[in-house]
Amino acid sequence: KTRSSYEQKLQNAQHSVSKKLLETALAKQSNLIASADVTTTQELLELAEKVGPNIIALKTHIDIISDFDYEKTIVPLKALATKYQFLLMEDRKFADIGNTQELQFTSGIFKITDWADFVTSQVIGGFESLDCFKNVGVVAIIGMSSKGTLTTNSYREEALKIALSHPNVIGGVSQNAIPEDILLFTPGVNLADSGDGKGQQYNTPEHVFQTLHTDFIIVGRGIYKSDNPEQASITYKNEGWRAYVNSLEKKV
Ligand code: UP6
Repeated sequence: KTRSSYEQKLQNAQHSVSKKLLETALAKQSNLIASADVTTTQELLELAEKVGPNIIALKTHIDIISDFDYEKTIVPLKALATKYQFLLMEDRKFADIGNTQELQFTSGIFKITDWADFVTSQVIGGFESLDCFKNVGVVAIIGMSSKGTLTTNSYREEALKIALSHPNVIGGVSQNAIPEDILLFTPGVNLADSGDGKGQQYNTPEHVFQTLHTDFIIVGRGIYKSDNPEQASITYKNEGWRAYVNSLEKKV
């Protein structure tokens, strides 16, 4: 079976965030999401400025920013997202009952609901635990990239049932192929390394497009730890797009 193109997926997309992601991918000829796993506001904004033109989304772990301040961190970050036309993906990986997730999403100092275009969530809390993410898109964690993960075949099957049936869900994070009804996001992508000595396992963009028919690659250290993050984002953008085009031609 050959994969669907971004154009085909855009025609079938129901959720406004799926549409925006696919439109941005086509407009920028990019399927790259940069993971900004840096710990200060300055590093976060500098990285966004450098990689902004080449990415479709910036993925944050906002709770690792030591000097977080809504006015100083989020306001300028949103301005950069508008300037360079990328979305904000908060990788919160919610994993609790619906009521608690709702509080974590709307309250505290981060107020994720006010600025994230889409968020990641585990589905371990069941279908209704995702109801609170009304104004954003949810990317469900189906399978993890780390060695020894408990996201076994049977877990992934059950997680997918929730992801495919919940109206707030736009996609899944996985290291395995998933049905094309939702978008596939794949982290654990690096051109130089095969692991990080802490359980992370890496594949190349070519591999994940060819074997998983992924839609979007998520790259952290391959970009922000590189000597030249701007150049690295161009390299991953080009490699990702080339791998996508190749995957349109080849059958799996
Ligand atoms: N991430 C994974 N694997 C998963 C889910 N999420 O690596 O299964 C996230 C990590 C990190 C990023 O939390 O932010 O993707 C990968 O970063 P790296 O490229 O530096 O390894």
